[in-house]
Amino acid sequence: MSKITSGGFTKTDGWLDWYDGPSKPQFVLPAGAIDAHCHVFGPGDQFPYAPERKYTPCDASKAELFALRDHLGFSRNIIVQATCHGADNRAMMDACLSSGGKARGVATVKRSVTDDELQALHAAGVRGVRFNFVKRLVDFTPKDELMEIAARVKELGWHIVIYFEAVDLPELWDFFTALPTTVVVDHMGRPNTALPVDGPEFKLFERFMAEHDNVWSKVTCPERLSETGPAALNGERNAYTDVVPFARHIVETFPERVLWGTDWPHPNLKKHMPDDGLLVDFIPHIARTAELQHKLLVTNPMRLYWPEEC
Ligand code: 0GY
Repeated sequence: MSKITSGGFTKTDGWLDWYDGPSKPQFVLPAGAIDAHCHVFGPGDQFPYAPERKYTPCDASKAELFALRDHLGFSRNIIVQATCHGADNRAMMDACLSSGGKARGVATVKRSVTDDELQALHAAGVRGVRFNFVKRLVDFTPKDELMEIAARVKELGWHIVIYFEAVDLPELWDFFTALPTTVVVDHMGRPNTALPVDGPEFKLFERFMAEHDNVWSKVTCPERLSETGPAALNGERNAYTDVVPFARHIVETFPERVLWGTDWPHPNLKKHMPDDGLLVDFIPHIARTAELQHKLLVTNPMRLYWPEEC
């Protein structure tokens, strides 16, 4: 069922609204924990969605994001530019600027971005750009354009976030390994979790991280990667159990180079919308010690996004 969202935009058919009654997690986040992957959408009447977008979301405002942050027990957010806003970063920048220093951002820019615009993004709190290779989300951007952007953002001390599907890693390997900055992979490179964790597909991702110490990974989005879904076992809050071995392996192998985030408001989900409280309770299953949890949620994102405080 389509629904009109603000600004007169019609939400994409079948798109689920984010869940506005999240439970309180049982896992108590460490002080200073950072939700390192989340988005804001519009509101469309204030920040219109991009003409080139592949989906139209329901609005998800900065006020709602900050309320979720406080409810779950996070201290700060990293707001990642979503494809429905294209390279118009105003909604993300506005959220960062309104956060009282509690949010920083990752932008999307085109080759035409000026130095002044990059400086304005930096002043708003942006510390990275996102290169998206997921074909259902974006049109193709030539690699030479991305490499030119990479060289410019390196000068600002920013990193590059890459989003791709696991099957595309072999083809993208040479480009990714030539990037001159820290490189952060979204959602562990979207492995097929029906395949074995020690099978060739995920081994290639592990090798990508092992051979390149500038590569980090977000161990995020079990709700996107799971085949078994949110079903809790024996009434316990251990959902998405099939994703645990993948995320745990990356956390334990590369503890200094992992990040975690909710992915609120969970774009493009059509079957199941997660309870963000349950997502937080996924964390102790993948980071099993207080030390690993502190690195994942505090030390690592602080090093990347607030290095001046480290
Ligand atoms: C995510 C995942 C998705 C979408 C986007 O920017 C976006 O539109 O990131 C997706 O559809 O898999 O990380 O939010």
